Amino acid sequence: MMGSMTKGCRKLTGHALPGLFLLAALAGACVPGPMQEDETEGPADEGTKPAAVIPPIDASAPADTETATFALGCFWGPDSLFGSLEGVVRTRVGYAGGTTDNPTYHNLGDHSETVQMDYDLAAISYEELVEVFWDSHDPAAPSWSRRYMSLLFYHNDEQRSLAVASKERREAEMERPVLTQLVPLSRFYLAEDYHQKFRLRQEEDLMEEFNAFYAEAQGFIDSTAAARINGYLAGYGTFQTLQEHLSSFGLSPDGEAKLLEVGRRVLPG
Ligand code: MHO
Repeated sequence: MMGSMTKGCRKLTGHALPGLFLLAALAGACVPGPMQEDETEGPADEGTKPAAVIPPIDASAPADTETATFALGCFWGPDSLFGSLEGVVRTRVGYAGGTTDNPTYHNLGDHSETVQMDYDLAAISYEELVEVFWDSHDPAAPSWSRRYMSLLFYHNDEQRSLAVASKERREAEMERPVLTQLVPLSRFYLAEDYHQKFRLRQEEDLMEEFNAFYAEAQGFIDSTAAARINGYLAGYGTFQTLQEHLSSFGLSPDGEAKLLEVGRRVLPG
């Protein structure tokens, strides 16, 4: 699934003036244009950058979200999988479940690779997320290692009881015991930037566009558009939903074409 990490073919057009292309992509939604404002407000301040344009889906992210946290092996794939789900607003990968301080990728201590997400309860339930968690690995198989353990970290009593009930249903269905440990989340350590939205990071052209949206790493990590694109590139979702949601990602025409080109190859209809 994450097998082909090839770099996207380089496109040389458009990148000299990414801001203009972003404005062009959003032209339908942005009337009147900036020229008119400049005329009425006197001379432009030469040193001031235009207000940052961010993807429409990020600009309309819901204010109220809940958080869910799971460990199920190498966190790159789950970052893509959960990020592709409607109702998941933000994803981040990190380390949790252990006792050692300040784990890093190369000094993980007794922690496990973990994905965390903020989700909109109006659009997706905790139970649905837990179903996706069970479905996307084998919770009845012994974990490979502490790094790649299967862990469900609940954030509160409600999540705990939903998770326990879901685990019991799953065991009855599978007729095998679930070996996943259900534990309270004590601390989640954010992983290094280069692990966040790992699949999307392989696409230089798309990353240039995100670097223009977000000057700070945290803005990229928290971007719903980045989470969705990171999912589509890894083969999650369908080509039809990609087409439906494409304009909400705020990409340039070149960026949209790139995403459609990969989507056509890796996504089911
Ligand atoms: N086999 C993968 C695992 C990465 S995952 C973030 C690699 O080392 O390339 O653990």
